[in-house]
Amino acid sequence: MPFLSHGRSPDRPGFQPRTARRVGAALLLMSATAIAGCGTSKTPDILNAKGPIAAKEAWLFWLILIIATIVFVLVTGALLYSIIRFRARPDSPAPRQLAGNTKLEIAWTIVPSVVLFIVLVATIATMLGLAQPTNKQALRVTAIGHQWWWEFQYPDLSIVTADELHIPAGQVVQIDLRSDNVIHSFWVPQLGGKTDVIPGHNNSMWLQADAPGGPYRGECAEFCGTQHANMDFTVIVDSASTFQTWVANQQLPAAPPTQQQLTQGARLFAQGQCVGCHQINGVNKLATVIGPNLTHFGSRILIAGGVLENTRDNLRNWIANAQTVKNGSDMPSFGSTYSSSDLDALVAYLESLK
Ligand code: HEC
Ligand SMILES: [Cu+2]
Repeated sequence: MPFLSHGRSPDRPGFQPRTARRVGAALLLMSATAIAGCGTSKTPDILNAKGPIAAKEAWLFWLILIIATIVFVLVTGALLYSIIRFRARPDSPAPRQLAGNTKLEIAWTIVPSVVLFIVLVATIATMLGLAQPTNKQALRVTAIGHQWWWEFQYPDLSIVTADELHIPAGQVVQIDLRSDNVIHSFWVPQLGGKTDVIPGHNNSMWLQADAPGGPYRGECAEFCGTQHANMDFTVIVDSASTFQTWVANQQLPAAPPTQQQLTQGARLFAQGQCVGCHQINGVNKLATVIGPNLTHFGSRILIAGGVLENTRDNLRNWIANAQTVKNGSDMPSFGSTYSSSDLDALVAYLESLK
């Protein structure tokens, strides 16, 4: 039934209560869906800022949202008022003809200019506030976007890790962004805005977290291939002393195997293809990075670009079926290479690397 032509009453042309009710119901449903989408725990919330950069950005968002809401209410209100108040009625005379109104025209030129100028000033002030601080105390991290996982190097601390970025609370962290493949984008919504990671172009950005906390989700925010959506990472904000403990542990070479199954796993790792792509400090050394450094693999929460929780079952599934879990990844599936007990040994060994 074409409801636009339905139920038009002769003395109220253009007014269809049923249409209005349907539009109202649709709007309610849409806003309810939009609100229900917020606040799920895995979703990083840019408005739930955990550091000064994200807080400034959230402030700008609210300011512009409030200005835009006021403009929307005023303009839509005037529009609706005019539509209803001055609608055509039967026998209504022809409206008064106007050929312009100088005062009105000046007003609706100046008012939007002033509003946009306020937005411009607030935006520029925020951008200047986000400029990288020259801070000699900054912790330096190099984040390298691979397809499809993140490598984190701490050049001053001789640490190389993957998937999980540890930073100390309250300290400026300067992040140098590198890629040797395609363009990625580095984004930790609760700590700061996104910055592109471009091959051959050395971008950098900075982060700072107010207090120990996390894990905060980070993600690649630029389409970079089939598994782009599975290129997440985790940021953990430590207290100064916890961070020192983490650093000291990460600087150690891998823990040597202490019992038979672990020895078996270490042997399989060293004799198989794994050493061709993965480095374990104290076991092998690679000239070019292909896969994540696994020296302290057991200490990570999430693995394989944040796709899986680091549990024994997930790790076993990953080694056996990497191509099913993350199709197109550089890591082959080893399900038919190893026996079940060999897989168990590899898993036990990697999980022992705390
Ligand atoms: C041809 C290169 C290659 C080989 C061989 C290889 N891997 Fe991988 N591996 C990768 C890549 C690349 C990744 C990252 C995949 C991703 O997250 O997109 C990875 C990820 C992993 C991870 C997850 C690491 C993390 O922190 O997220 C583990 C564990 C792992 N591989 C174990 C192994 C084991 C055990 C072997 C040997 C049986 C092996 N790999 C052989 C390339 C390889
Ligand atoms: Cu990416």
